[in-house]
Amino acid sequence: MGKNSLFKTFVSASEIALIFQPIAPLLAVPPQPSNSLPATNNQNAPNKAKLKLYGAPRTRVPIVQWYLAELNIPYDYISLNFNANEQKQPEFLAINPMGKVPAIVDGNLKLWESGAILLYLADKYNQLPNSVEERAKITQWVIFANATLGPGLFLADRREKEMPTLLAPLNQILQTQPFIASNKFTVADIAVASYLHYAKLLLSLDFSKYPAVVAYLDRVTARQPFKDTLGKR
Ligand SMILES: N[C@@H](CCC(=O)N[C@@H](CS)C(=O)NCC(=O)O)C(=O)O
Repeated sequence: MGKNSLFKTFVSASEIALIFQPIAPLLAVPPQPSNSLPATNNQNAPNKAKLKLYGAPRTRVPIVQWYLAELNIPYDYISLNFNANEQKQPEFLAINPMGKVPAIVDGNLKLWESGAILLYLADKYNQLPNSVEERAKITQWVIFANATLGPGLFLADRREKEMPTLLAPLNQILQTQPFIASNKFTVADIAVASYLHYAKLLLSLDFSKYPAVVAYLDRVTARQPFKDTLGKR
């Protein structure tokens, strides 16, 4: 199993190597404007240091890149060399003491954990609902994606039991609404759809018993910001 691979506890390095391509090529492509999230006009923010995103090839960093592209936020990408153990060097440990990516530096803020980064970006760029209850539901789904759905699908010993447990209710929810938290595409969809997409791709999971989930994945992966980032292979 690859020492430095994404989901190294989940799947073998060869499976990952087949699926993940280095993300460097896509970094040359500036994030594209979103087709339906409220405009943030961040390309034109004057005199502000650009957000820095730390990543590495074959990691889950494209989840964050997808959302940055949805929000049209320009950023500098710093690709760490895991083979040289750059993620464990003092320079990066000063940003994330856990030595893991993704991590961002935005002004004085150093932030890591993909879910926390997604929620921060949603909050900063006014993408969260006004009501505390609705915001809590978005948080619920982002945490669900990282803490329940990801492990449930990727940990081999949990998958058989967890797949129906998780996908049947997701299917039911998605039969009645187009997106995971509401009728609108939100950061919750970035989190949940990313793991569904990775599971389909990396593990060749068959979701055909869950047609609303399949239709949902088709819907969100048709978005141009997805195609420009996570979907780029
Ligand atoms: N729960 C964390 C997981 C972070 C993580 O495990 N990152 C992996 C790449 S996907 C990593 O940086 N591994 C390097 C290492 O452990 O040395 C998140 O969602 O950000």
